Amino acid sequence: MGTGARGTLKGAVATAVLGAGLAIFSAAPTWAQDLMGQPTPGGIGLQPAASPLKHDAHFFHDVILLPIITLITLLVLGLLVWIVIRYNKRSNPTPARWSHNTTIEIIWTVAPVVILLFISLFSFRLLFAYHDMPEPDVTVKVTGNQWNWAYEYPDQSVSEYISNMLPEDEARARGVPYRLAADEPMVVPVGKTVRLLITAADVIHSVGLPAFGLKTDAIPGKVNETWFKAERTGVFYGQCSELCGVDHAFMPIQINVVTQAEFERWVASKGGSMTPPAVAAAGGTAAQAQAGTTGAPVVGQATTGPEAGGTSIPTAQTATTPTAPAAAAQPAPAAAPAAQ
Ligand SMILES: [Cu+2]
Repeated sequence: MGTGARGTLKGAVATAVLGAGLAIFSAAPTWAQDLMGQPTPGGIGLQPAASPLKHDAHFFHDVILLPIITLITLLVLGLLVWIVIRYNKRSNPTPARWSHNTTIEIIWTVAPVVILLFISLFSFRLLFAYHDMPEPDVTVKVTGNQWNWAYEYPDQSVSEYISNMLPEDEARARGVPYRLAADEPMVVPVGKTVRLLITAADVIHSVGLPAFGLKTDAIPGKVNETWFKAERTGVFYGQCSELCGVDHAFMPIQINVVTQAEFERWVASKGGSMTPPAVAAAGGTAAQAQAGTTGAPVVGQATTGPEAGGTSIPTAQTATTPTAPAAAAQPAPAAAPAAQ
């Protein structure tokens, strides 16, 4: 190789290194501009929060966990460096012969326990936040299938429909992210508590929705419950997060968060109604009295199958609130004279 060629090679390497450096620098600002509701190319942080639970999860990760693990890593690294430098064969030719030191053993047992207890305070608070769902405004039954999702709105009588991944050409034509966009999205109103009742028809799937901080398994024969309250309108993407077979990667979840008026129009377009027929049909009959005693939505009674398990969940949950026992007890004597 001539000097000229070597010079060219050197120049190419220098350009490549400089280019890589610039790429890292130019990629850095994308952290601050993470895309809402979908992954950001080159992004390294958590997706921006669009629901209260995700804000809590951000706090737990950014303020509690990350500083603690950083301090622990630096401490361990410092100890390693100190021991390598101070106690190598040259610096310390005649090593001490003792083993065991009660004080240090107590410290390295107690300190991690204290750290874990500290973390658990915030961890349990977050777990309880996930468990303590506010009174839901909209309920969506989500069923995982090999390999698509089915959505149903029992309270609005929107019967189950299938949501498939948008084909590549169509996604490109619409300018939406391929493998995240769906042909029939889930539609929910903004600022409302949405309860998801999640199950599966064949194998275990999982509803993973990063912007809402959710990851809930969809298990055949079992109904799992979770919730979110979208803080802004827009399109939010999620994916199946449990290996469920050959097309696991091709069953995205698309959620369109819209205004209440748009939601009502969408429900109407799906042949549903904002006033559930079960309530309208019940009138002043036994169904209403039963709803008064249990606090469970009447529409739940009209549904079958996995929903039966679903309606038992809010009943149990309302029973845990302080006012529920009194409210549940009162209608009973009122209903008794009515029966006479
Ligand atoms: Cu799946």
